[in-house]
Amino acid sequence: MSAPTKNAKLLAWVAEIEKMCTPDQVVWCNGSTEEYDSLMAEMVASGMAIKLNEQKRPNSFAFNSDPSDVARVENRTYIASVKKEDAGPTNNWIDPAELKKTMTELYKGCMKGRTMYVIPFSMGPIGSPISKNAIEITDSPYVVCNMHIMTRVSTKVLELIDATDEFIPCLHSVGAPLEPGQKDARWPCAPIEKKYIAHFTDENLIWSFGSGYGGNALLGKKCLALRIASNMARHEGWMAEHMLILRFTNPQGKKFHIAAAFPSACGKTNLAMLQSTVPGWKVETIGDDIAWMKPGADGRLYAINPEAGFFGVAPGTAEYSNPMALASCAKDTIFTNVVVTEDKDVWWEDMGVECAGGTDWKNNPWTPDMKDADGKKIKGAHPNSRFTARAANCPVICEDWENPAGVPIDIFVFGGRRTTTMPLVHEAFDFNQGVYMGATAASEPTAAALDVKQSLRFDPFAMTPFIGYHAGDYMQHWFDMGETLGNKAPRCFYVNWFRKDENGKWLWPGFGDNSRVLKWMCDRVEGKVEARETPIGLMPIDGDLTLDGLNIPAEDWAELMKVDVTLFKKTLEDAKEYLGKFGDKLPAKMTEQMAALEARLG
Ligand code: GTP
Ligand code: SPV
Ligand code: MN
Repeated sequence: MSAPTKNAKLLAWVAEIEKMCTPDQVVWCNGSTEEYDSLMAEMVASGMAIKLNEQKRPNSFAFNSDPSDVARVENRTYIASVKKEDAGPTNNWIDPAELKKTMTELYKGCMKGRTMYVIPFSMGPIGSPISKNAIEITDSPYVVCNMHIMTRVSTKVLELIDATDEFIPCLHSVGAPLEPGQKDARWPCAPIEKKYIAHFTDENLIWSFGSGYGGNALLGKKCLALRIASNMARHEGWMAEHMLILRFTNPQGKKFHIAAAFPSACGKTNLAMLQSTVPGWKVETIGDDIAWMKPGADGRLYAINPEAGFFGVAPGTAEYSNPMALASCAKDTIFTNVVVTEDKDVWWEDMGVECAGGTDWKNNPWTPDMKDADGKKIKGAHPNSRFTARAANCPVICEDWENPAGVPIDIFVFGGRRTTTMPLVHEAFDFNQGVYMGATAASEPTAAALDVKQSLRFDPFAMTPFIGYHAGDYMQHWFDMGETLGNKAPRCFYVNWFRKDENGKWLWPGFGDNSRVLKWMCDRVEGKVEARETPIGLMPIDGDLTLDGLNIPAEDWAELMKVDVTLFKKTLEDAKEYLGKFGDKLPAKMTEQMAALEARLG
């Protein structure tokens, strides 16, 4: 196949990779429907993909991964900056020259027996000044199809690359060469000790080897749009954040734009598509995972969603919890590691419907009553099973979701999964305290990363696994952005939907009812309600956060609103210890915030 570009830099890079990886053939992708359909047809024929019931789930497919390859692997993810101090204490660092040597050995001949696909894609609307043009080279047709949904794949990107002579190179291989006649695995990948997700941050280069799953393999997402982009953003004066973006419109038609950072599997997709239970208020989705934000000509902060689809957590997605996510994956969707039912539809735990049985994520026959040797229910879907759905198929997608100018952000929300300590909502006294709140956000682990097992981890701005440089410099960048934005900076809030009582019952209904909390935030921004001062920040005066129609016992509400000074003192001590690792890169403003909090806690 002749290359659809004459750009010398791009051709040289592709030739170099071809020489190293020795695929059987090279295919340049164009993002067309025909390309998607023919790759899917090939994967169905080879047994890698299952075509779902066309009546129930049109144009949709299911995949099962290898049981070892089900999520991001943070201890195989590297920031290979030239200077070690640029990676900082939250990243794994390897010397770039050494890592290139190791990985080159692995890449040598790794695409034997396979096709090498060259995918031109844009993060952000094609041609927008905030967008980035990139090329992913991969030997996985599954990755190509997912990239079709998650990014803008188009030959127009090649024209832009030719015009600017600039692109971000992303190399991916599943790391499983095929000998002549060797039968391929259903889900080829390499063993854990050969997996590398590498970022050469001084040259904006991504090399990924050995995994075919999610953020390890769809390199536009966490690798480019967060780790590489956060680095670029720092130098260029903008922000790349692990945030959903939504528009919340009040009954008078006034629009508020909210960007919220929660760690993986802590509720971004759910909040982004929330069905408001506050009469007259409505949510529209702009993005569900990543926000790129730049100050605009009017001095406000404008956000775009660089992605084109949702790579959403399947379990828990139900009509009662997230009907708009369910509707988004009614058609044109790729499902990974869910149950395929007997009538070739999909199912997962907490989908809100019964399932008679089918094939589980490990590709074994499965019924919902199956138990393991310890008598525990065998899950049909993996806890980190995902749907890849087009944003355009979301019924509440905002008309401005592809507006290259972005939307002006009024409110930042930080949070995490905390069964104790953190109240439902509190507001920062000012932007700098907001930065402190975001920087000391903590969460209990989820299934979105394979190897994160400690009971509580600090996860600044939900970015711990995604900051492409020193986390202390990253916190300073937040303070600097606050200074640039001045009184136009978004107002900052902290939420926790995940409080439980001593019997393990949720104290807050969550999901659609989170709109009640968002409305209180908007009322605060508009100056419609006062707030009461507590040592940790500003909190709702009883009655201002509407609980109409909810049956929350008074003692549960008191618990949700409680500021336990003893617990917060403990959290502050933990934060001090955590931030101690940042050494002299810890911004002075963080130290000031800690001292001020300590004084307020008494
Ligand atoms: P990533 O895609 O990994 O970045 O995750 P995410 O932040 O988009 O999380 P998502 O919205 O997919 O939610 C993850 C899990 O949290 C699902 O099982 C949800 O059902 C659950 N969840 C989301 N919002 C709420 C809530 O308000 N209350 C409760 N109890 N659970 C929630
Ligand atoms: C996350 O883990 O935050 C995700 C899924 O959004 S992945 O694309 O695998 O990073
Ligand atoms: Mn995410």
